Amino acid sequence: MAGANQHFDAVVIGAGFSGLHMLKSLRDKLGLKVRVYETGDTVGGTWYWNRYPGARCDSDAYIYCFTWDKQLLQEWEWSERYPEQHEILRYLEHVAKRHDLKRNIQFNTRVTGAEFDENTNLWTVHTDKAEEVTARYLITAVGTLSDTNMPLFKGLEKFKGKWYHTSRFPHAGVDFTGKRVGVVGTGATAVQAIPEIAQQAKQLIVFQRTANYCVPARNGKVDPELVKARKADYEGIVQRIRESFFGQEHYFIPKSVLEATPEERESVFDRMWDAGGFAFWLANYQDMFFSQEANDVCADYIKRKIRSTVKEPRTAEKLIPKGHAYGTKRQPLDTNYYETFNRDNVLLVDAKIDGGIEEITETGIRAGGKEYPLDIIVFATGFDAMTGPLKALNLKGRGGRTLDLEWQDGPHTYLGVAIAGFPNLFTITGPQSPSVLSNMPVSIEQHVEWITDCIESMRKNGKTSIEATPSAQDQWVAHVNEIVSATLMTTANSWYMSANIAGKPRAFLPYLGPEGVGGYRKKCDEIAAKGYEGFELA
Ligand code: NA7
Repeated sequence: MAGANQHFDAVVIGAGFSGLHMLKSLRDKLGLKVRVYETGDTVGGTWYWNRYPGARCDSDAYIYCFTWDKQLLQEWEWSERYPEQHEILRYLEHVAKRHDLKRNIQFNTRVTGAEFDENTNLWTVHTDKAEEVTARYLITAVGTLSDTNMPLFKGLEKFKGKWYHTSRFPHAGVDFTGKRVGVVGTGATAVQAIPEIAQQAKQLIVFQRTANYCVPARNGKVDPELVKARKADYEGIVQRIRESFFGQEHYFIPKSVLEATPEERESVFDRMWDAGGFAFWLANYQDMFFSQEANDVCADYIKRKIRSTVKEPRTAEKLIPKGHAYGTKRQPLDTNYYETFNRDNVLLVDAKIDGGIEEITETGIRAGGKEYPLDIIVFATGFDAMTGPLKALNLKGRGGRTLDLEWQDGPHTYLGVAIAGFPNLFTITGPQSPSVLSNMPVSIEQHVEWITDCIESMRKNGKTSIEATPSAQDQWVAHVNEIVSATLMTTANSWYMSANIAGKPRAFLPYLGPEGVGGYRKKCDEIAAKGYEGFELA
């Protein structure tokens, strides 16, 4: 039994952006003995697993990276505005090598369970390699979108062709040349994959359950002068994104869209549309998220763009989002997505108009009573977001309590970083923290810094256990829900609302505001300054 009875100051689960930074911080800043467990055979997390065609980040790369390695910020050159998966993976490999991180990471190892011992204040961690180790601190760095959602489609086992989920794509890639391919799903992943697959496949059939509002990514090479200017201003950039709402250099227009004249708002919309990226979503008129009337004005602009891009009016109509407000589901960024539906080899099957998927047959998909023959099916059906990866760890807290039981009606956390009844457990970008509503590396760094400071303070003060109090947790949960209930976010059947998975209790998963990641950072720092208010230290 490798590593039996070993003891670590901290066990970190996951070696993506968060696990790598957490390891670096605890090991090199605090001098702790740390073990990282990672299921994959190398670092990368999200960027290790999501290898589907077209996979790339959709925050601008100059801020989709670590900011704690100042020299690397100057040295690293991204090839384009939103680099592809393999380039981000190469970046994370480079970070791991540069900081000699792999020596503390055990790859190809899944954590299968962990329980807290109330007598020793230690966690015992079990792995699928029959290992059992103890640690004072258990830190989850498992990502928010890492637990694959593969719906149980009737008949899938009968399918004679090949099928893949985008989040578990083969490392060797898939050759779609000359094949009849079906893509199920039209979320941010599918919106990246569809235009790429369409170029290779003989025929592509897209099975859509809900049409999304997509805005152009405008990917490409970044002007070298802009790259230079950004490198010269990194200190300012880092400060701005840390204090911003979304961890991005995007700011709402402090005005109602309804107060703007039609000419004024059209020119503002054009500017954001041309800029590409998240501007249209995150730098729009501020009432877009609060007022249906305001939202309709913004949504109407995108609907007009869809109708003017997609040539076949029936297909355009299927692609027009219905039944949810703009921005209440994750914004997909597109490169030739709508244009792809003008290709002769692409067909869109919409659940509401043509009929939903009834079953998978030996030779394809049956939807709306019609059989669509396929050689390959790509499921871009998303994730059991935020709570899924944590529940999968089989954690047992005080008195053997489990997250399955504690979270029956949705997540209950304190600040999204701690859970009452689970002492010495920290959840990086956990549910009810800004996480997925921000540029992830910014939120990851904030949590890593806060956790590091907390552990440092505990060690200085001779404390061996920290635990969120139930009342602080209840207040946080109420606060998270109160803030979001004033917005349109709760009206959509999004994965933010846990609504993408049948049977998942409806609850808003991240934390929205009121001042975004900047305000949340301030709040976390205040809590620390007050001696970790809302926590019990022993
Ligand atoms: P998403 O955004 O959850 O998209 C999943 C898509 O799959 C979406 O269109 C779903 O339709 C569809 N889906 C899910 N289950 C089914 C079933 N049972 N039948 C038919 N269609 C289904 O996941 P992505 O991977 O695209 O993106 C996840 C995040 O990764 C993204 O937001 C970025 O943050 C990165 P629905 O809309 O639920 O009706």
